[in-house]
Amino acid sequence: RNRLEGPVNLIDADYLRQALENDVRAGLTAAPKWLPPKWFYDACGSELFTKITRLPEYYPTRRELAILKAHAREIATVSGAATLVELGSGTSEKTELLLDALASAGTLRTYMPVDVDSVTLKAAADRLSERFEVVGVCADFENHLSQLPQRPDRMVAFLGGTIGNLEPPAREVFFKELRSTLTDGETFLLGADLVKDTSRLIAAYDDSAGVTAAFNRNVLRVINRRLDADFVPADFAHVAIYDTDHDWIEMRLRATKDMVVHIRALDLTVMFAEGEEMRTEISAKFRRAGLTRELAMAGFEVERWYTDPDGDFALVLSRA
Ligand code: AVJ
Repeated sequence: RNRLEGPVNLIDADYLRQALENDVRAGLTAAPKWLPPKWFYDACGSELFTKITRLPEYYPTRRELAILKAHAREIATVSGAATLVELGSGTSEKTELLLDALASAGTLRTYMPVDVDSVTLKAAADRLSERFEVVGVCADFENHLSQLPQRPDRMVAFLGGTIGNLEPPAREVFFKELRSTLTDGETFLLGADLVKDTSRLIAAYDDSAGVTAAFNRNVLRVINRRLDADFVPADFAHVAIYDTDHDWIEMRLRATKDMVVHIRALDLTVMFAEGEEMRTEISAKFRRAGLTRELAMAGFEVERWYTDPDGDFALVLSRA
């Protein structure tokens, strides 16, 4: 058994509570209403997301895995990393391919998974510490980048297309902050979903088994439990649309009737009109030229651009 440090916790209960309260108050008092996707991921939400990754319609996970299978060795050699930092690591399933490749290349010393969900993080850290030195960090990748424990020769991996959850201005800030925490020569491995046929995109976010709908409604359960609210999740319909102007999927919850919701912990009462839609997630889809330009603007030079044979998904290896 290797050493398992931590998990290091950059998210104390107060921080989480404050962030949730701020987000919910800001989002539910805005017009139109919105909620950030971060709060999907309690233990139940993480489990639902894992189910999503196995749906026939949800191609990104399988495509990214295929790319990793084909190119993990080369990625390991090009990066030469001693430390693999993974942002939004979740179950760390796909990461094993990278860890094995880095271990075979002889450079790997430490795996540092970073996730907001401490339960999922701990399970992954425990499992992988059988084979690798693991330093788990419970943190919010948008706010704690500069506070991650220092380790030498890093590759930062941000897989799964989670970058698509950030709107362009937040994405720019994220890339720049990440660049400023890295030393020249360190690497960044980014998983990005690519623009494709709209019907396939919509199917991926509105599956026939209704798992994505349950995942979407789960954010209401999280708010009910954590903020003593009385949302009736079944009274909201799951909506997934593709916005061709922005190249992003939007998930929404549509009120199926007039409702009055109390968020007691915030002393907040919110009205929904029948048909009103509340945005719960964007999932941006990328094109090669645009993403390469965004990375360059932040100080990353793209060294490898890998896709699956169908061109559905990209893994982008760039250097600071
Ligand atoms: C975890 C953000 C990559 O945007 O595809 C899946 C989340 N939402 N189905 C995505 C998600 C609905 C997923 N990411």
